[in-house]
Amino acid sequence: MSKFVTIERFIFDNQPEYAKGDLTNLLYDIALAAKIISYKTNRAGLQDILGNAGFINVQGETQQKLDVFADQTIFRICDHPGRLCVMASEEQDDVIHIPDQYAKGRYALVYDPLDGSSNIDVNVSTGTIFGIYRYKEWELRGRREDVLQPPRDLVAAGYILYGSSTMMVYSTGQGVHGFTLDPELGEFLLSHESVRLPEPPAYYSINGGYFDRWQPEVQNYVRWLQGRYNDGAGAAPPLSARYIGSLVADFHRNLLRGGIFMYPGERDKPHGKIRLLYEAGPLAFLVNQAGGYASTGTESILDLTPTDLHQRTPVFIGNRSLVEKAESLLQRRKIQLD
Ligand code: AHM
Ligand code: MG
Repeated sequence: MSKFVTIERFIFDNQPEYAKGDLTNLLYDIALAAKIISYKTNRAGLQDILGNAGFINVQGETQQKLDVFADQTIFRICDHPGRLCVMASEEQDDVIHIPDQYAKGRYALVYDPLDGSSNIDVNVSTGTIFGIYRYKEWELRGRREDVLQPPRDLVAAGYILYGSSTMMVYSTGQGVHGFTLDPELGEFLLSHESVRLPEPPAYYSINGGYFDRWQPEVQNYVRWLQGRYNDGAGAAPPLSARYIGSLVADFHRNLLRGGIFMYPGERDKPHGKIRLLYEAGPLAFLVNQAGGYASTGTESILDLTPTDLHQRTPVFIGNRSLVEKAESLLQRRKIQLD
């Protein structure tokens, strides 16, 4: 009989002794929230829950009902056990404080409750992204400063993919591990231990519809990925294009098959679309743990210190060789501008 390893057992067995308390339990809390969100998203078409909730979020976007549900589910599961001192969500303007009646803990949670939610109405995969930081100053814990930390200082990060099956993939700095939800058992079971980005990479992912908005260096880099541009250092073997438009799903596929996901700056949108704190940052931590690299095109995302909860950053993330090639082409522009 094959060995069943539940996420609870794996997290507990693989955490260092000092982390076998609040951090372990916080990851269980997130796994529980993921099961509830998964249950709801799987029934989205059945429960009259599709469509707009009628609210505009801080990004100026119309919230979907499931965005609101996912946001509230994570908050309500995490607000009272005394493990967190503050939270920040894509769906909330400012940091979310722990209600006065509950104890404040040592960790700070950042999350995108339901990324790619514009895909819900057409039954395309969505995801939840999360990152966990340690408090900055014990006496003052619970402030924005606790979440405005560089992704390199994350103690854990991960995502849940609501796809053809639901998966939770996380790292606490000791590799990347993936678990698949068995809907009958209601348990996440270990399915992908110690994930590493394979070589050679298979895919590149970018919204090619925006080609004319990119800097010439980004256009050349994409041509290079397609095998149509040789900068003198050699052409790339052409990669296949894959773009779902759902960050977690695009990232997950490239993690398992090898590749690069890009959302570069554009002429009128120099920082692109992806948010640093709860999208690019946690994924940069994960990709680094899987042997890959994440860059803005000119510097490592792991070393960016966010100054705003909802700031955006250009993203080039995936196999290190591909991201470094992007940097070498984009760096030339930076040097010219300097
Ligand atoms: P969201 O956080 O509002 O859902 O937007 C983020 C999503 C990502 O999942 C995806 O990578 C990107 O937007 C797609 O954007 P575009 O449609 O411009 O290619
Ligand atoms: Mg998002």
